[in-house]
Amino acid sequence: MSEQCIFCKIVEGKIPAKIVYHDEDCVVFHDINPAAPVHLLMVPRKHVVSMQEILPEDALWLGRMLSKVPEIAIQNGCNPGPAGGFRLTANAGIEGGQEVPHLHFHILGGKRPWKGQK
Ligand code: DGP
Repeated sequence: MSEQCIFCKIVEGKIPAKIVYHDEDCVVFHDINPAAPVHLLMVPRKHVVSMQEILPEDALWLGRMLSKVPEIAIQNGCNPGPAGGFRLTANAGIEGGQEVPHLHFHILGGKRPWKGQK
C-alpha cells in the first residue's frame, strides 16, 4: 500500500468508486472518465507502479487476475463472441501514457463507435 496512491485508497474503500468486482487479488471499478460505453479499471490490491515493475514472482496473482477479465467484461456490458469483444490495455510509464502510478488494466468495450473512433 502507498499512502498517497488514489487507487490504493479505492482498494481500501477510503474513497468511493463504482466497484463491480473484487477478490483477493484485485478490485474492478468504472473509470471516472469513460472512453467507451464500457470502461472498467482492473486494479491489483498489491501496489505495483506499472507493468515496468512486474517481476517473475508476480506471475501467479497477475495471471489469476487477468483470467477473470472475460467474465467481468461480459457481466458488465461487453458483448460476447467474435462480433463483440473488448480491449485490454495497460499504460506503463510517462511515455506509455500512464497517469495513475498504480498498475491498472483498462477493460474497454461496448458497441462502436467509441470516442474518436470509427
Ligand atoms: P492511465 O492513463 O492509464 O493512468 O489511466 C488512468 C485512468 O484512471 C483514467 O482513465 C481516469 C481514471 N481515474 C483517475 N482517477 C480516478 C478516480 O479517482 N476514480 C476512478 N473511478 N477513475 C479514476
